[in-house]
Amino acid sequence: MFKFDWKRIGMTAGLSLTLLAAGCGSDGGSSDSGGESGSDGESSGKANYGEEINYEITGIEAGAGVVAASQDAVEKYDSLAGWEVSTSSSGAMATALGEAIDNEEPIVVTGWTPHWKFAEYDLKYLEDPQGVFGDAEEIKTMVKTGLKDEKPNAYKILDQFQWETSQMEEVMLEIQNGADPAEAAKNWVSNNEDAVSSWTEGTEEVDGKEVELVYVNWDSEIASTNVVAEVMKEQGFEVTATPLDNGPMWEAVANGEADGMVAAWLPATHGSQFEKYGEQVEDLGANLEGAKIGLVVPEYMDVDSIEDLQAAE
Ligand code: PBE
Repeated sequence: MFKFDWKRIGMTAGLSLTLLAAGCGSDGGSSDSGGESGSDGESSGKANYGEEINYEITGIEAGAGVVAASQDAVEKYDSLAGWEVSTSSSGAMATALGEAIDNEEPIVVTGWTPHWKFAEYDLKYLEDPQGVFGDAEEIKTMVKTGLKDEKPNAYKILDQFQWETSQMEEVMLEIQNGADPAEAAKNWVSNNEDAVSSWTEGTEEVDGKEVELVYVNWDSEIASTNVVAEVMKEQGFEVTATPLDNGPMWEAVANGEADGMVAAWLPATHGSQFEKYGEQVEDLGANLEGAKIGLVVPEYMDVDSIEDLQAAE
């Protein structure tokens, strides 16, 4: 019933890794060429990393809001003139980030919080003086219209689902360390009875009622969707969770093919999807507050702001 896009995702991931390998090959060690390339008059005393990384921002899935925002940043910042945002997958981005850090090489990735990468590596967001990446975001829950009458218990669990960044990160980290997502979700659910019982409060168990959730294979959404699915399973639901691209995920809820999703990043990240589908879904509010997107670099890079990067000549 849903359109799976594995082939395309796999192909773009492969392509981007090739580009990246080409981009990193030129110059080993850490770059601290600060100032010496300041012939363009923009001499801020900062290293020129652009050249080393082929003026490439390492992106994720093409449909992601953070990729669109990064493309927007390339348009708006003079310092990013001539840069490109590569698209691949969240997994390929994480691999590229890990490899760059192993070699202490520069890299600029499309990043977001919550994400396990901040626990794993020393990273920083580049300041965004033009506000292209928005402020604090919320992750919201969207369900199909009519769900309340059709599946009141499922609706109520989705409505009551709400947690903290640190909690989501616990699940993400366990998955990153090798646990199967469903297994990590199960562990978290059994260790967090208080949170879980506040989500199921006032609901009744059911006997095999089907629930269709949709999500995107972003690390944060793999964690949240698996946790919600596990909670629903324990209440007797038969849950299917289908990974889609971002646009199709919104569309599936809007046209009622799916019951809901817990992966709506607003107001900025998925602003264009909300504009398109917002009228056709029911917004159940935030399930997590204090999320964020932006350009992320390793702490050892000598740049603090997007404006410290240097345009391609
Ligand atoms: N993300 C994670 C998504 C939303 C969740 C930031 C990669 C996006 O950019 O659309």
